[in-house]
Amino acid sequence: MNRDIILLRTVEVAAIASYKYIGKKNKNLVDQAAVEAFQVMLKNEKGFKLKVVNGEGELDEAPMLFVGQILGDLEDPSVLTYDVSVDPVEGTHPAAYNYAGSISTIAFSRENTMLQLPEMYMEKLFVSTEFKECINLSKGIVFSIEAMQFHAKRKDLKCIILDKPRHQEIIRKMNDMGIIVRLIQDGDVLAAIDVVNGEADFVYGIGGAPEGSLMAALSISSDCKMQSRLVRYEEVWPNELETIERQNKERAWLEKYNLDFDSILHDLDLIDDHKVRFFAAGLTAGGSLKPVDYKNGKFYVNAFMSSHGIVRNFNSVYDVKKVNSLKPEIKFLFDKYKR
Ligand code: VTB
Repeated sequence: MNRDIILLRTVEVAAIASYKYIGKKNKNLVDQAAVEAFQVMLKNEKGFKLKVVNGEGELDEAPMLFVGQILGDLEDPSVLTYDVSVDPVEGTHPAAYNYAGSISTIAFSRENTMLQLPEMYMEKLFVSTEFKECINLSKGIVFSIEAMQFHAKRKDLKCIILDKPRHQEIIRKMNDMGIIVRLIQDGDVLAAIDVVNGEADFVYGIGGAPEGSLMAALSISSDCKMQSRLVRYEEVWPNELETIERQNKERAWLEKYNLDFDSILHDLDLIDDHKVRFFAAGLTAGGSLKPVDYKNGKFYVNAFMSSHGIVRNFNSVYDVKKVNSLKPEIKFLFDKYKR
């Protein structure tokens, strides 16, 4: 079967499995359901292998979807292996408390093209196709916004940003600059999907680095642009007890991954493949994706895919009875994660 359909179905079924735990106030259960769905849906697929580059953590932290794990056709040595960045639930908190912001997502590219990113913070600027040539994060966010405004010949561009204490100053500044700011609690990958779907002009802010790989995949495959930079933990949490400990860890990580805090990382630095493919399905979703829903024996899932500058939004309906008789993997998951 076609790889794209397999991965699309995987994110959809992961969203359906996690649906059991939406609003149940337990982030781990939400995550475990989606992780198991990925594992089950991908383990027996033939014709390709997937190597996790950015996943649930190192082997000692994660039993499934750990960095280095290979999924798919393990028996046939002749099949191609692809690099994968995966986040079974991006936004476990909004999913556990049932507010907007969570999706299930994966991206794959040619083998050895994805950069492995540590569990650090990252400053990210993701802009729509129109502003591809305008931004330059090395000159700062204000410079980049002014360049976009100059290019568009108007000030009222739309930005999506996480409503976190670390962003309050830039939010004030953007308001002063005439930017229309949409605040979100969580989920900057979903916010980037909203940019691709035309709901905003750019996403800016400090979020997770591994999720930056997924945003880079989205950017390259939908002909947008993303620039990023790793950020010190102390810049986000200057007064935490954990900060000193984190400084040491970060130093070790940067050495191990051969990264630094100064370099501007472009989307193609994170994934060196123009043919990377990106997939997502809405969990609690929000913005341009609808949340997963169940009514009268059917699951309704809103999914998204981008590759080669082609952007697709899907309304998928799973008739539980029929699908159950089609694929044993899906039946297993639907039975186990029945709400
Ligand atoms: C969250 C989350 C984002 O980064 O903000 C997280 O909503 C890191 O920020 O979608 P906090 O440590 O302040 O929660 C993301 O997961 C991904 O970039």
